[in-house]
Amino acid sequence: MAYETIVVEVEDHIALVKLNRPDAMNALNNDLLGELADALTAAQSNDKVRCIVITGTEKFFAAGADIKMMSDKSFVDVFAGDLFTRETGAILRVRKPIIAAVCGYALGGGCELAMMCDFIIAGDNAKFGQPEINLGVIAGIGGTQRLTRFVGKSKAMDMNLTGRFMDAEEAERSGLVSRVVPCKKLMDEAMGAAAKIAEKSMISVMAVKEAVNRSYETPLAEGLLFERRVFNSLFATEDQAEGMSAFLEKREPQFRDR
Ligand code: CO8
Repeated sequence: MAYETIVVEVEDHIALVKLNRPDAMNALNNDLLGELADALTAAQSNDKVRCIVITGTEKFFAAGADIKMMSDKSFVDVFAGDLFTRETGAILRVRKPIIAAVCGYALGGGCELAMMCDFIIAGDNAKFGQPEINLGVIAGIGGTQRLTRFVGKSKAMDMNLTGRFMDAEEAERSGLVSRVVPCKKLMDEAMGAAAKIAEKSMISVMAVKEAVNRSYETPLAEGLLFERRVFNSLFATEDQAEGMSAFLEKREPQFRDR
């Protein structure tokens, strides 16, 4: 399918989605988020795809929601129109893992989009921020909620109240990103991580995603019970038997997603 604001390539079981509005630093509008939601939904139902990587350019991942698009909207427009809710809902419903590969600016909705992914790998020039306060608004798709869970209240308050940017080193130290690599090596690192995931059983991969995400929604005891029950249930799969036999037979497992 041809998209105008993103570019999608599927190769070696990985769907690589490049945000592609360079004139606006990949600012998120209805078109871009709509195409992204469609592409991720298509990747979810494409049996060839086992992992998804979302990226931008070396200078920007996405500089936020499109300020030009939002500037003349009224309360009724954004409330009744439920700005971005359908699109972000579709992104969050994807069960296959999504890696955000971020170089340069990931600001406002761009930072929030990266946080909607399952983990973030950053180039050393990455800059994360929630500068919406400078526009007379606040974050609207996770910048006060997900960021607080990633980096804690103090840093989330600092970033949302002052609008300051966090560099890659601070982002890694604070738990916002899982790895930092030189920007030039970002795509090798992200595609390498995606390739590693693509080798695993999709059943276990989707179970990990569900279980880790569950930790955000439940008290510890409930989360631990959920994890234990998912662990138990994986003993009903052929891939469990294959994975354990392969280890004992000192060979690579041949997972069949069953
Ligand atoms: N929206 C629209 N256009 C943008 C955006 C944006 N967010 N960011 C950059 N651009 C455009 C600029 O207007 C400029 O276009 P032009 O050349 O036509 O003037 C071009 O990109 C390049 O930008 P700059 O000239 O400003 O480049 P600099 O290198 O000087 O600065 C920055 C780069 C620091 C990234 C700067 O552009 C900037 O501060 N951008 C805005 C960042 C921002 O405030 N982001 C938050 C936006 S609000 C938001 O994300 C809310 C999300 C929640 C939505 C909730 C819905 C329910």
